[in-house]
Amino acid sequence: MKRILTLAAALLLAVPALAHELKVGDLEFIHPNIPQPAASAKAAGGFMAISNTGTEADRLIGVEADFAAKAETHESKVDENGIGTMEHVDAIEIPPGETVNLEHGGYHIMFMGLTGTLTEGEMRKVTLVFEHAGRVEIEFMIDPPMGKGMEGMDHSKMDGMMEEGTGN
Ligand SMILES: [Cu+2]
Repeated sequence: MKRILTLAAALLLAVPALAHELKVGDLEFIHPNIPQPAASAKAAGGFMAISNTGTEADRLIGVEADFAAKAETHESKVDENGIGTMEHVDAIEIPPGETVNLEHGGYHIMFMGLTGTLTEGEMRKVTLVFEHAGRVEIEFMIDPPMGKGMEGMDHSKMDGMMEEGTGN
C-alpha cells in the first residue's frame, strides 16, 4: 500500500505523460477536440467535457497552446435578434459532482491567431490551467470539420480582442 501511495505521489509530482483522455485529481477530461478549421481560419474552437468528481468547485482559468498566438475561455450567446456572438470569460466553473460540456453554442476554448494548419486526425498539446488542479497538459484531437457553426458566428468582438492581444 505504501508503495502504491508513493507511486501515486510521484505521478502527481512528475510531468504527466501526454494523454487524450485524462483524470487529474478530481477532474476528468473527456474527448478534448478541435474540429478541423478551414485552411484560411485564424481561429478555432476547442471542446470537451470536464467532470468534477470532488467535493469542491474548480475553475478553468487559463489555456496555453503552442499552435495559437492566444487561447481563451469563451462563452457563446445568442442575442435577442438571434445573432450568435461569443465573449471572453475569465473562468469556466466546474461545480463539484457535475460535468460541464464545452460545446458549440456554449462554453468553449478559442484558439486565436493559429500559427499553422490543424489537420483532422492530429493530436495537439494544450495546457489547461485550473485554480486548484493547476496545470494540466492534455492532447486535443483534431476532429472532422464542423461545417457551419463557428465560422457562422459573429467574430467582430473576437477580432477586436485579437488586435488588443497582438504585440504583447
Ligand atoms: Cu469563441
